[in-house]
Amino acid sequence: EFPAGDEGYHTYGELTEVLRNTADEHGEIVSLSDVGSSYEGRSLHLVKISDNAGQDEDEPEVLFTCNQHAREHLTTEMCLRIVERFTDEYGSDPTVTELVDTREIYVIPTVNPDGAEYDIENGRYKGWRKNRQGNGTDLNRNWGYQWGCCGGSSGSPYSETYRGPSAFSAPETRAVASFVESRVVGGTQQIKAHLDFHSYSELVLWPYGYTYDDANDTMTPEEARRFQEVGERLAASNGYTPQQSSDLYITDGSINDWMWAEHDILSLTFEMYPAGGGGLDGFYPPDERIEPETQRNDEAVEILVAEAGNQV
Ligand code: 0X9
Ligand code: CA
Ligand code: CA
Ligand code: CA
Ligand code: ZN
Repeated sequence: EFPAGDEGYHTYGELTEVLRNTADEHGEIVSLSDVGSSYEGRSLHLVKISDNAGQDEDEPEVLFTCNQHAREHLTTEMCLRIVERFTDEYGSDPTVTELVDTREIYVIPTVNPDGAEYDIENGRYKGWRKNRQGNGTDLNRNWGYQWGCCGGSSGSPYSETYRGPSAFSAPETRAVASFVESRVVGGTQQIKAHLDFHSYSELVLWPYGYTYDDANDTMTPEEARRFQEVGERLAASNGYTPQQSSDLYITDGSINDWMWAEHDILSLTFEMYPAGGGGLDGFYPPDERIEPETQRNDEAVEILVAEAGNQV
């Protein structure tokens, strides 16, 4: 469980219950399933929010993923807020209503439930980042595009950025990737935009992470400009700092690079509160910060959901 005073965060069990209740209360616009299971067998919950959620309609699809990194618990609360907001405000908030009616919104609130539960075992934070397979794989180094290419991950199982023995060796990344692959319908990827939440540093990051180049054979200068334009628009809404991912540091095998290179999905990362300075403590803001720091991204989430419908 979470340490005393931080009960505002949701354990995996509490998260599961909230999602089930939300699906029960909003059956017309919510469909709850999973993309598969974690290494230890926990369901990787998938929430779909749209009018006629039970049907695959011809609407632009958008994906939110949270908690690839175990200790980044604030991100799970972010995905939960997206679910609650797009359901509770449906029919009253005009923007939410319009977006739910014209998009298919997918949310995976925790990609790494095993790691997250391990991180709070016995009511003490452990600073755990990876999944729970062996000594742990860094899920955001395990994606299958330019996996292990460029010094942006480690081949040592004890490293915090261990990439795993092969691309998609982690059941969690394999499951999310298979879901994304399943959204290719009639040869067209239905998911048009994706946001992966991390903490911390208050950044908006776009691909590529594996190279310092802005554009190359898999990203035209126009496409690179679109990433920057959208990234800057998102950052203007929440006060984060926008930059290309590799300007932070080189990562290989990250989720954004795969989403763009393999599926042409406009895929970005947010690094949430705090801005810096906290060391390990930065991963554990008091639960009083959940409300303001997730609300801070409401407009950015709307911008991205809307952007999924912009033909390019
Ligand atoms: O290193 C990471 O995986 C992310 N930072 S964190 O402190 N949350 O671990 C940044 C990933 C950004 N890289 C790409 N988007 N390619
Ligand atoms: Ca508290
Ligand atoms: Ca619909
Ligand atoms: Ca569809
Ligand atoms: Zn992270």
